[in-house]
Amino acid sequence: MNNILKTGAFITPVVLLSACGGGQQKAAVKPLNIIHIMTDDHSFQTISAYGHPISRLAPTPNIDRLASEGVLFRKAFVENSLSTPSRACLMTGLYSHQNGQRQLGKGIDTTKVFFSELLHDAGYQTGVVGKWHMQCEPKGFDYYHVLWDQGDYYNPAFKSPESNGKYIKEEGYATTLTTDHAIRFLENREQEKPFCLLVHHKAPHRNWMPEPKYLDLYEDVEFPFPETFYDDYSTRCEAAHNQEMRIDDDMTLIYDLKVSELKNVEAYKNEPNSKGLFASLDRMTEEQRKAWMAAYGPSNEKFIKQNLKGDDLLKWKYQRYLRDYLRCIKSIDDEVGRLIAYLEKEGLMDNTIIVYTSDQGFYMGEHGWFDKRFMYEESFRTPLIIRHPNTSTDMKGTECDLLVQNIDYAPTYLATANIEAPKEMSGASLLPILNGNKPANWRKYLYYHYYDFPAVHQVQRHDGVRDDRYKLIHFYGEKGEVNCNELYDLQNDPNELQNLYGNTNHTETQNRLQKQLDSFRTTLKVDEF
Ligand code: SGN
Ligand code: CA
Repeated sequence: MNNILKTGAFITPVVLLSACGGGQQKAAVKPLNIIHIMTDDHSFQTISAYGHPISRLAPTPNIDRLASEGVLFRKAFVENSLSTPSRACLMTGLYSHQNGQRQLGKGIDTTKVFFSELLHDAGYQTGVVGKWHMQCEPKGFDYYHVLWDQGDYYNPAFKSPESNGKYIKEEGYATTLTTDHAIRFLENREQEKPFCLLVHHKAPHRNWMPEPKYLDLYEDVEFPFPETFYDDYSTRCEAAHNQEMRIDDDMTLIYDLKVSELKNVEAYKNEPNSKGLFASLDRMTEEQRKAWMAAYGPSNEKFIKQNLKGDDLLKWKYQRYLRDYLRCIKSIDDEVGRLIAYLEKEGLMDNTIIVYTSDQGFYMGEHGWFDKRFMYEESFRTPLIIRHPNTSTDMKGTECDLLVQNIDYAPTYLATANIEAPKEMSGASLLPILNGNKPANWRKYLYYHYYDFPAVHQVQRHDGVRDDRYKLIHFYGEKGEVNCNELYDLQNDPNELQNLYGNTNHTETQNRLQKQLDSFRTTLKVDEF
């Protein structure tokens, strides 16, 4: 930050002292650069800065470094726990029903303003690399180098302005290639302009395929089982009983857990998605495939011989799931480190905001699940760490407990560029919080709404509100046929096992949250619930 005077305030455009002429003179100073790193399905449970027991066995030193030099948000949430809705929310600062992207496969309203367009118009150089995923072209970007749809882990195909709309296969691993393209954007940028770069990784999305160098990592580590691993959903609505995201019933041995040797075994011939694994293996180079088979072959053979059943099989599935997922995280953490090293080498750490987040949280076996979608904490919450160069020394390495949500990114980035956020944006800038100032009227409630039903994993539609302590969830069906509510006291029941809805000891809380939910529905003009 050589030529920028710290003003004390958290606004970037500042006054420069003129070197000659003796007086003070206003000069345009470059606003801060922005790097938004967003992984896909990264649980806060697997970032060691969050302190969860799983992450202690598989630390993430580079992501942790961002936390130790910045602010870690303990109560960061999404508004619809699914990829494309979350991405649409990032770009527009709007809830799903406002930006149109309610479901995974359709909806984005391209007439809505993306924050990238406003930054671009204000002179920022804008780029997005990695997963884009929405059913529209990247809007407001000088440069994009984006994966096809969900993207592949091995030798994925990317599209860029130079490829004339075609996806072109590149040799390598998705996480590394995405970082390569991020660094390429930075190398080729116009130095005099500020930049905003979105680095959107495919990992650790299903089916958790590790990088060749980490295929053996954690093989001897036994990960702890979550307290709710055997949740029987006894106090919950039908939705929790009817989902299809259980490790025991829905996680498959071939596609998810890579036991490719079962291909010709009668019982597994029709496993859903098994073709997906073989298509991924077919994409590999000979060398990649050799490394893959050398790592999985012997342990698969041992597993098949053991002929595990019931709880032993379930436990084996969980361990393989966690090992593969955490191997993918290891590559992410390395690549975050590589990007930071580049920024350091280029002297960019002092004028760049670095944000690390995920498109939503993920179940690491809690309630017996993988995947996301529900308004329960593991998938409603998302990791969020912000390293802002102007964060004061006493704020570095601190945690923030305010309720923040992914509708806040767009206003934060616009505020960074000193651009007024469009009135229709629902979120608020997080910049004041990064210097320890709690804005006077900070939100006390969050609104959540999940729409994608019927769909893979069969999670019922629901909306709800959460305050600092309580959560009210309303599940509904297409024609209102499912109408069931849940109320949780997160302070006394952090695992959300005791549904208190209808419990007369909690009538006041229930009514207060219901009133707030009604108010969100009215003011935000929600059209189904
Ligand atoms: C795919 C996955 C699902 C996952 C969705 C949404 N199945 O359909 O398990 O829930 O993506 O994920 S797979 O067989 O293709 O792996 S999201 O992160 O994009 O929202
Ligand atoms: Ca996701």
